Amino acid sequence: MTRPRVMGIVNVTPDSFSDGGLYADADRAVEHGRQLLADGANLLDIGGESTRPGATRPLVNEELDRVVPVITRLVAEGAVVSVDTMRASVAAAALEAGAQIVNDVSGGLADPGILEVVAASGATYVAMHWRAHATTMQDFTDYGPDGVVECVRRELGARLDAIVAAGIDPERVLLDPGLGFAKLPEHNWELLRGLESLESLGRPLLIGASRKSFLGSLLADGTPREVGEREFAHVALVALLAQRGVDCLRVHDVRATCDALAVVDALAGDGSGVSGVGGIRQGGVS
Ligand code: PMM
Repeated sequence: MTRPRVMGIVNVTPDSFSDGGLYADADRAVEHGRQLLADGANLLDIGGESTRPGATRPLVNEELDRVVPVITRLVAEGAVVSVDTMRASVAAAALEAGAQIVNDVSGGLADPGILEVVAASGATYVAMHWRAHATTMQDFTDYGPDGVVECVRRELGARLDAIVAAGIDPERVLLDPGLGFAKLPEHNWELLRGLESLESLGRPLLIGASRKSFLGSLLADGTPREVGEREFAHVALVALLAQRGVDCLRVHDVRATCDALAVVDALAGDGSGVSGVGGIRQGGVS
């Protein structure tokens, strides 16, 4: 059975929407990473830049100082690490420190040099659908008559072409629709309903829905459900995405996610109920 890989989130940031400030200190971030691994995470995604709507970017040195020490320590303990960055220099330093995956929410648009860094290293690359930095991204939610699924498929397809042209082995690329990035709540649901269209690009999918505001909107009772109270809905989504054969789930609550995956496994019995293609698994990251 191919169950989705669980990517536990370690945001070494003072300002992420979901956990800003909790793990901004290196010791706390490492401790959190250890806990996520103990809870069943297959890999850790370590990031030093918040991408919440309206967030301002850290300086390059700030981002480096946040992520590199944490990556170094967790890699030394045997963790498989992904760096969540849009910057070529940060990706290079993270790979040097032992990261094996570059998770670029801009899919190479923010800093095209990142593609050469990844190509030269042979690392796995996650390319997310992205239109603009956090300060303005919610000004770019117009998907015209074609609609969000077709636009995201086309725009991600163009990124995949650029990624391959830069010398990255397509077998090492995962694609991500970028839930919450230049998307209105309904866009996220349309994308989740339309995953087949994105799969037609021929690459495995990574999905990051954990704690996002579209879940808060879904569960709103006059006001959106608070960030910390969206996990039951997220777990339901996780189970359904696992059945859809999604390759990797980027989540905050690893324990709840793994519980949901255990249920999916049990129901699938011999695994025939779960499909899916390589991706992080195929990329050699165990
Ligand atoms: N979301 C966030 C950050 N990085 N990376 C990928 N590949 N996909 C995502 O959906 C994604 C990401 C923002 O969420 P957070 O602040 O909870 O980490």
